[in-house]
Amino acid sequence: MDIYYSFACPLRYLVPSFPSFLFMKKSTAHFPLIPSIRYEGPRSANALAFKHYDPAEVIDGRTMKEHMRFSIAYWHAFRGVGSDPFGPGTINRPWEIGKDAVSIAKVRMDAAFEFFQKIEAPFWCFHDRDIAPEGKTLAESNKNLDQIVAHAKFLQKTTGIKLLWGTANLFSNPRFMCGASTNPDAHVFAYAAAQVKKALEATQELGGENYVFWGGREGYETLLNTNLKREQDHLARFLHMAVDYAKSIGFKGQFLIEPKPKEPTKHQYDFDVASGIAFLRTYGLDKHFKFNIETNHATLAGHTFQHEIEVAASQNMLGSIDANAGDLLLGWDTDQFNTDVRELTLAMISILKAGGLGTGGFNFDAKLRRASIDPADLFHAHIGGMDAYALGFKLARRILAEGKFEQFVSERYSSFDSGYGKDIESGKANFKSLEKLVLTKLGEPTPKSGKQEYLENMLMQYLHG
Ligand code: XUL
Ligand code: CO
Repeated sequence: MDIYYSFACPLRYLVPSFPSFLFMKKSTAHFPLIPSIRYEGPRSANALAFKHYDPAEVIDGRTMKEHMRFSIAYWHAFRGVGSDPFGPGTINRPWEIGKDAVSIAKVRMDAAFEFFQKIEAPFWCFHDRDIAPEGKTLAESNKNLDQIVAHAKFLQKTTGIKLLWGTANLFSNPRFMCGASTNPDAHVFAYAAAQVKKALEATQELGGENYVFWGGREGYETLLNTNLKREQDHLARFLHMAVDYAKSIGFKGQFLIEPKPKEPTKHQYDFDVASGIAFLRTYGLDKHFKFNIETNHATLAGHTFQHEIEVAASQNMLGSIDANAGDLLLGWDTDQFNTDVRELTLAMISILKAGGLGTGGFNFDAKLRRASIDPADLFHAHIGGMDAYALGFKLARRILAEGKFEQFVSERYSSFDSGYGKDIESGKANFKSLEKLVLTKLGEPTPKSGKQEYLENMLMQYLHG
């Protein structure tokens, strides 16, 4: 049965900007039992409604949809099947049928855009191999990608949904088992370069606002077989080539590095934001990159989500967020949806203080649990994630507007605002002048409380009234 029917109505060619789902017969919709998700407020008993994310709510002259810039991760939402190292997939979707891999990919994409619309997400993200099947040769893979990118372009145009970022999958295929740009074999480096060239072109064709590099298998398992310095040099060379190629084709999107300390390799070169900054500066790449910070990667690196945001923001390198959560008891990259409002409020405080994400957004790099097999679960998962972020955003705005924490912090550092403290910051003071000061005037410092419990109670009041 040829199920590629969703956009069969010829009228769509006459009115290309008209939402194409209006042309779909009801029976052809991929989520026929699920309506568009609407905001019904915190007291709603409807599980398929937003409680805190009202896409149309205007705050500071912008809608919540514009503020949050939510994005759906194609690989989890539409390629995730629930498999784990102990068993195969559990999730079967009705749209996964068709006469060949490319036609299946197109119908899958129709289902995805129906979902993006119904969940009120203005953006999506992809890896090249999520959206189009890999062929027997690179030329065949490129041809498949071209067909799917054309389809995605049409769907973007008809729905108004935009591409937050694109990336290349340089980690699944066995050719990348020892890395892509850090592979000891120059042949693999060359292949990866060709693949990223094409992924950049696809991202540009779809108007992607950013392009992401996650380290994939760029790291090592054992130093017995690894030249660490050479591999890092190669990674930097690769990123320079990407920057140069983007410039040559006029790609204006922001490049983002997504740090992760481990998984799949034991040690990954983009360990965390701080090591990422050091790497980018060492190789003269810092002007071209910002960071895509993923919650679960932060916790794997032994940091809080907020810490990673603050470190990036402190260097004006906060780019985008991969919104998810790990399970601290499991301790691996579980990529769960995050409903921890406390964690997200703290993250939002740091994001808002940094002036927001610019061209970035909140991309749900999160997957359903293996037993969550119903199409409705995909909606519940994203509704929860969006509500939690929206609530965190609103709480953070209130906290910042009242300014109590900021006032506390600025008072805590106020001894650096004038006198010898100011001289220390401005570079006027030195060891000799400070020694003289302590010996002749200051004497012993008086300890002052950090008041952590007082502040935590204040935060609790904002969160729980
Ligand atoms: C892997 C991960 C990736 C990147 C994109 O942990 O987060 O999905 O976001 O390659
Ligand atoms: Co990610």
